[in-house]
Amino acid sequence: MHQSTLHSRLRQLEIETPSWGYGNSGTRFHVYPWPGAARTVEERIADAALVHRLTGCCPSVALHIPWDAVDDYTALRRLAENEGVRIGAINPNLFGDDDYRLGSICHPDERVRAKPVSHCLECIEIAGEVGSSIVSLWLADGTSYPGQDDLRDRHARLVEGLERVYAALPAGMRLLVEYKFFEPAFYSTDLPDWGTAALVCKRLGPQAQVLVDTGHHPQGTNVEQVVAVLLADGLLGGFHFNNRKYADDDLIVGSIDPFELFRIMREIALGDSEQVAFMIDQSHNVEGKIDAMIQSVMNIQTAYAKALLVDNEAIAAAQRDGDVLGAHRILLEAFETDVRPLLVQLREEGGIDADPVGAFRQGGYADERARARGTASVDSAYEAT
Ligand code: RM4
Ligand code: MN
Ligand code: MN
Repeated sequence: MHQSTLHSRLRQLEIETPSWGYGNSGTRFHVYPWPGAARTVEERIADAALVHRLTGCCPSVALHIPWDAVDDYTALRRLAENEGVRIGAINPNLFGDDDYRLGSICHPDERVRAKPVSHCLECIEIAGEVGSSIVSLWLADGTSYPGQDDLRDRHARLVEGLERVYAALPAGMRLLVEYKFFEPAFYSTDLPDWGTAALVCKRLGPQAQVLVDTGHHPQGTNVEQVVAVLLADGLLGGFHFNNRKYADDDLIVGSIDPFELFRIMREIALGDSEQVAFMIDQSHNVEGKIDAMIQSVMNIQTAYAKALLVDNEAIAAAQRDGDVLGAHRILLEAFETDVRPLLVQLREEGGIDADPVGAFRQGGYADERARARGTASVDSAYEAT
C-alpha cells in the first residue's frame, strides 16, 4: 500500500467511546470506587472529550439510556459539542427493570413486552434529538432452565418486537443488533450468536445490521471469520471492542489477544467498512478509566496499522499457489512490524502527543478529577448499575 494511502486510512479511523466506561463499575462481587470517576452524564461526556483531545480519533460518545437520561437532549447535544465531541449510538437498557425477570422483548406476557418496545421507540427519538444515526441494542433475554419457556415462541416475540422498533426508524438511522452467547440467562439466550442476529436483521430490512461485541463469543470462536462473512453480506453494522479471557470480561481491547485483534482489523482493512461503527464497550473494574480507554484506542490503531501493512498482492499469489506457510508468513510479517514510529509520526502531524496515555498520566487530569469529584463510595455491585 502506498504510504499516503496508509496514512489517510489510518487518519480515517474513528473510535467511539462509551459513557458507561467512565463511571465506577465492578464485578458482581464488589465495586472498587475510583478517585475522580465520572458521576454524571456531563462528567462522562467531559471524560470522553478528554480522550478525544488526547488521541485525536474519538469524536463521539455512546450513551446508555436511562443511565444517561436527561430532560433536555438538545442541551445535552450542545454540551457535547461545546466539549468538542458529538453524541453517538444510543443504547436502550433492556435489562435493568424488575419486570424483566423473564425477559424484555421476548417476555411471555405481552403487557411486559410493550415496555421495552416503547423504551426503544423513546431511544429512537432521543437519537434524533441528539443528532445520532444509531440505536444499538443488546437484550439480556433468555431462559435459565430447559422447559422454562417455548424457544420458538420466544423467537417469534423477538422478531415481532423488533419489527415494531424497526418500523419507527427514520430514514438514515440504523438499528444495530448485538448478540451474546450466554449471561444473564444460562440455558438459552434469545440472541445468542451472529447467525441469529443476521437472520433477524435480514427479516427487518437494510437499516438493521449486526453488532459484533468482540467479547461475546464462546472460547475459540473465529471472530474474524464472523466479521468477514457479515462484511461480505453488508450486515456488519459495528463493533463493541473489548477483550475477554474467560467470559464477557470487558477487558482492554487487545490486552489478552492482540493477534486476534489484528486478524479482525485485517478483515476491516480488506473489506468495504465505511458503514461500520467502531465502538468500545469496556468496564474498568480495577484500573483507571480514562487511561484504560486511551490504551484501548491505541491498541486498535496499532492493530489496524499492522493490518494495513499486509502485502495483499503477495498473499493473494501465495494463496493461489497453495503456499500455506508462505501465505501465513506474509500475514505474520505485517503483524510483527513495529508500527510505533508510524503512529507517532501521524500523531505528531495531527498535534497529538506521541504517547497519549503518558500525556494523560503526566497532565494532572487524574488529580484534577479526584479533587473535583472525590471518591464516590459504591455499596454494592448492584448499586453501580
Ligand atoms: C452487555 C453488552 C452491552 C452493554 C451491556 C452493559 O454485556 O455488551 O453492549 O450495553 O453489557
Ligand atoms: Mn457490548
Ligand atoms: Mn458485554
